Amino acid sequence: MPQNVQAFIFDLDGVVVFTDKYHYLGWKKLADDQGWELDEYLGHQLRGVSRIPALEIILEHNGVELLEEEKHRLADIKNEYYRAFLQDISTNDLYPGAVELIKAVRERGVRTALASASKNAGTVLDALGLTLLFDAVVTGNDISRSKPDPEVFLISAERLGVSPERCLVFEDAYSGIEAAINAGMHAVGVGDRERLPNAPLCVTDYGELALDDLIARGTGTP
Ligand code: B16
Ligand code: MG
Repeated sequence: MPQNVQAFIFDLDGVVVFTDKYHYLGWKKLADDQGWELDEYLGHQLRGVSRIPALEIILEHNGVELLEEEKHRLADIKNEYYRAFLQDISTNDLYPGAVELIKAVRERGVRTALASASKNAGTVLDALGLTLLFDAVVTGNDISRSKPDPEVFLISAERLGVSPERCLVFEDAYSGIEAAINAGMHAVGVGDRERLPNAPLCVTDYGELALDDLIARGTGTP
């Protein structure tokens, strides 16, 4: 069967590891400190969004304006809260079937990349021994533009040496699916369809993916 897809690109938080929960709890703790409103609905809009732009979404929702310096100070506090959660991270936090999926595509000759907006992605990969599952790792330290900008996925494709239309992205964020589409790539949404109306295909259980079909055909025209 022809392989139209030559690379699978995985987002980290909410796709490989349930660290999305800890990002939300970090922001929630900061919001509670400051007396700001932050519910799970707003929390979903922060998925995939880089640190300062995520804070700006919370500020706008609460009608708060801050100087740049203060934004950075508060974003640093959220990061400390998030990193405190990471201290207890274990294989219990892995998305079920994610590691098996990555190994299965590698066995089929498909290249793999990790593409995360998070500057903490390396810490998570090291803590769980995941780094060697990927031919390329691109994190928040390598990019200057937040999703939905396609930068993180285009750098991944370049490092893999695979053209964008032959890449397939797994993403849990609305902004991440937008970024994959903006990169001209195939995209699979990880999570409920109502949260990811822009995803060409949605899954919650990786075991249900028809892997050979996905490699042969992707998710339609990228
Ligand atoms: P940090 P992903 C994203 O990671 C998270 O979804 C998002 O919640 C977070 O704000 C962003 O990374 C930046 O993370 O503050 O650790 O640099 O989903 O792209 O793997
Ligand atoms: Mg994510």
